[in-house]
Amino acid sequence: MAAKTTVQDAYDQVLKRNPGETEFHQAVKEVLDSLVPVLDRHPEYVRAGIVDRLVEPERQVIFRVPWQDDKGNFHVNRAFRVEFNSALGPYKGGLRFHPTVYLGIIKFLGFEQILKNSLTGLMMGGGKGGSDFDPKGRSDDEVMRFCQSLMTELCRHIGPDTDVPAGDIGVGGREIGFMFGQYKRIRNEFTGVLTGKGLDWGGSLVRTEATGYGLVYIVDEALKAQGKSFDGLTVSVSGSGNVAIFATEKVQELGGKVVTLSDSNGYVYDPDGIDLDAVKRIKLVERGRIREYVNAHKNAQYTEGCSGIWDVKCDVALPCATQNELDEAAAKTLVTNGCIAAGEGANMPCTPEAADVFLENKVLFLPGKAANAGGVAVSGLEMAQNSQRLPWTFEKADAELKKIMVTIYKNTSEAAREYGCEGNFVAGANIAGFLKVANAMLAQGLV
Ligand code: NDP
Ligand code: 2IT
Repeated sequence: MAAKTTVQDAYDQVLKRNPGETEFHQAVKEVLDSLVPVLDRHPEYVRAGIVDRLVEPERQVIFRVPWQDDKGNFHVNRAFRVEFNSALGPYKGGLRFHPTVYLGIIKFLGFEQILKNSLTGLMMGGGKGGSDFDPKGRSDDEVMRFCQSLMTELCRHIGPDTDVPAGDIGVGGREIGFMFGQYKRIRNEFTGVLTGKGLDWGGSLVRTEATGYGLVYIVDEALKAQGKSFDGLTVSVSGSGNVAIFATEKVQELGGKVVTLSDSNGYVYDPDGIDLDAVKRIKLVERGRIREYVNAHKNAQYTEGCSGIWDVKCDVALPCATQNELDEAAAKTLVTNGCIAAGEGANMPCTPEAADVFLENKVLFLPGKAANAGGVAVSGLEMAQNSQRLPWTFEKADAELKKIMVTIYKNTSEAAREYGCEGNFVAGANIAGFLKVANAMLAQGLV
């Protein structure tokens, strides 16, 4: 069968089987479009139904999470774990707590995770989970009760050699701690069943920083290939969570000036460069809102609403908040303002139209699968340390992270060149990630 037909049939089937799951459709379409030349060259993948199997999760679990708030009121949330593909190792991927979470979001993230994890070169399959629980405004005790209730069910489905969740939006060190404690209590096992653990009880140094640092390492590598560097560049970052904060930290270390950060209410612009200590205090210690930043920074401005953030003139754009936050109009504005590079710290933050604008205008565009793989890569290193029962130093974990990001850049560029689309890192990442998974699936037979 011609590759184009295979891809079209697989996509039609995805639409039919997963109605209304628009983010999942979007993620699948982008990957399948990239795979046409690969399937042309590898009819054995077509014969073995690799693509049809890749787009259908191996297992999906949906469950009820009942919990009680501080006033004694009952609540019921819905939680998910989609175990997408285990060809390369135990399912691996984060848990997201956000009111917008539904099956289509978890599937898009789980699908992306298969290829992202493959790109890291570590032995990890792809999965994702989460809940429509909103941690905002909840006390620590309420978050603990929710996490314990969620883990009471989730613990049946995960394990250090089966499925290893971690954090994502709304899930950080606090939530991982509560979930780990409950898993340990029910299973009577102290194992590396979750990553992103506290440093005193099995966590890896650099995991907190890894996604943001990794993003900047790979963009830096791409800039270097063009004889450029972050030094002296103006950078717009969106979001003000884990990824945004540590991307900002690394850009500043490399001599760049970050002038924006945001949250779901609005964004700040500081022409003097973001004062990261103040942001860490507001966001990580006080769990406050980004608008509070302007109280103590007289030249900074706060704008309600997020979309205007990409109107700010910058050399490099690093969207680090959420999916589809940077659209075609924003990409055009960035291009007009002279932006030379965009790196996706978040998962799928650029719409397909925005990505096309970057590609057409020769803006260096590094897609999330490659650019934010540093987080899960250090999760993989955390699993290795847990198995060894030996913690690594910061320097060792950071050096490994950097090496992995440089290798992802190299493999992604080479795959793009090899398949006739040099400079297209979207296609390169999809192809390089896919080849390893496809070969493993082929070798493991029809499962
Ligand atoms: P956090 O919860 O730490 O921070 C998320 C940030 O994004 C917050 O500033 C939040 O604002 C903002 N945000 C979330 N949802 C929306 C929305 N619908 N509209 C506008 N802003 C929003 O999450 P992370 O920093 O961990 O994750 C950010 C992105 O990076 C996500 O796409 C995630 O999937 C991706 N990622 C994370 C990795 C990790 O290791 N943590 C690894 C790889 C990718 P507010 O406080 O108002 O909600
Ligand atoms: O999207 C992602 O790669 C993550 N949220 C991190 C997953 C992980 O297992 O560390």
